[in-house]
Order: sequence, then structure tokens, then C-alpha cells
Amino acid sequence: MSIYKSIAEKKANGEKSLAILIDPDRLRLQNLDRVIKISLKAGVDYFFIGGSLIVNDMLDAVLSRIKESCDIPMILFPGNSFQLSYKADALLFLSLISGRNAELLIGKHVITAPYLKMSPLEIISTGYMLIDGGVSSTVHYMSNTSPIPHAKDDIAMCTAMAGEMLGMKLMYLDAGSGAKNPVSKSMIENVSGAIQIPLIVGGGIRTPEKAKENVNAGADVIVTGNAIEKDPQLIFEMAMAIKEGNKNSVRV
Ligand code: 1GP
Repeated sequence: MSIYKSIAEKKANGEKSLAILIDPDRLRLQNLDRVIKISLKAGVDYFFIGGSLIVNDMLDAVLSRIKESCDIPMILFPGNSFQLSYKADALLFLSLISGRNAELLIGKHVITAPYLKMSPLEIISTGYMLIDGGVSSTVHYMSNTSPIPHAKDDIAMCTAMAGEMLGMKLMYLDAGSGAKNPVSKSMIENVSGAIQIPLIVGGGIRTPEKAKENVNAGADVIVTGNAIEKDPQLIFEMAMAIKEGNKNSVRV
């Protein structure tokens, strides 16, 4: 089954998922082994691989190491068009619809399209919305766009609706890695109520309580990076909190 189909099917069944964000620049390989081991035990659904800036050549090494160790799908979450590798399973083809930077709405996509057309990667069209997380994140700076203000649920809703009408398959609300204020409960409720496609939420989610609040508010996939880099054991608690209501819950 394609990765997108599995995400859509889980949404249809009301099952929530946990995605662990791995930034190849920040995670050392020995820590990666630990994260993989815990993720397998905790029943993590996806690895998102990417970062705003990948400055070393760790991307392929990280993908190979994960593939050798487990069958958790590896989905590229690229910060720029250099972060591509055939070794992954799928790619979030992100259009930064919260911003008005033409390059990140369509320009980079035109350049990478021929490469992606030939690649074995599953390409998943994703509306990417940056929400103000209370700190100036790398994405804000690199993308040269303003995030949607934290309390402007109506702008987020209309943006998500437009993205869905344009044919995007997933919607991603991101407060940015390390956000001080994660996306609010009310914004998640409003956005998830306005669209049918699966909703991914990430940025500054540090506690199982917040993860649970987000899935209860309507998020289908929770992404966490920073917090589990610091404490990989947190993966268990996050998975348990997110999957409490699922039929196939965590294997602890
Ligand atoms: C950022 O949504 C991700 O793009 C994850 O954010 O690293 O703050 O968990 P954190």
C-alpha cells in the first residue's frame, strides 16, 4: 500500500499517528540507533527526515542506517531542493502556502520535477503552513516569509481550504522546530474541521499531554523532533498518549 493511502486510511478509521523528525545534521549515528530501537518498540508510524539546513553529507547515511534496521517508512521533509535522496520511501512535496514567496510556492518544484518524475519516491503533495511559534525560526528566516499569526485561526482555515481545493493531499501546520508556542488547540480544531484531507501538526510539541490535546483537537499525525532528540525515551510516552484511542495501540 502507498504511504499516502496508509495515512488516509488511518484517518478514515480515526487512528492517530506519530512521526519522529530526524534532522541528519543534529542526530549522531549512535543516537540514531537508540531512536530507531525505541521507535520500533513504541510503534512509531513514520520517520520524517529533514531540516532547514543540512550542512553535512549525513542524509544518505541516515537513510541507509534506518533501512537496515527497520521498516518504518522514511518520508523526506526537505528544507530545500538539495535534500533529496532515492533511498527514502516518499517525499512531502511541500508548497509553502502560508507565505508569498513564489519560489517556495512553485518555483523550486518546477526545478525538481524532472528529477522526481524519474525517482522511485512516492511524491505526496503537501500544503505547508508556517504558524508563528513565538521564536524566529530558521524556516522563517530561510523562506523569507511571514508566518500566520498564532491567533489568526481564520487565516489558517482559509489557507488550508484553498490548499485542499488546489488538490493538495496533506496539510501540515508547523509552528517551526523548537517553537515556544506550539500551534493552538483552537487553530487545530478550526483547520481540521474545515478540510477532509489528513492534518499533520508539529513544532514545539514537547509533552505527551500536548500531543494528546492535539490529536483530540483533530490532528491526524503529530511530529516531534527537538524533544525526542534530547530524551529519546519520550517517544514511548508520546506514542502512548497519541495512540490511546487507536485499535492497535503501542507495543510496550
Ligand atoms: C518542525 O514540526 C517539526 O518542522 C518538529 O518540531 O523539533 O519542535 O519538535 P520540533
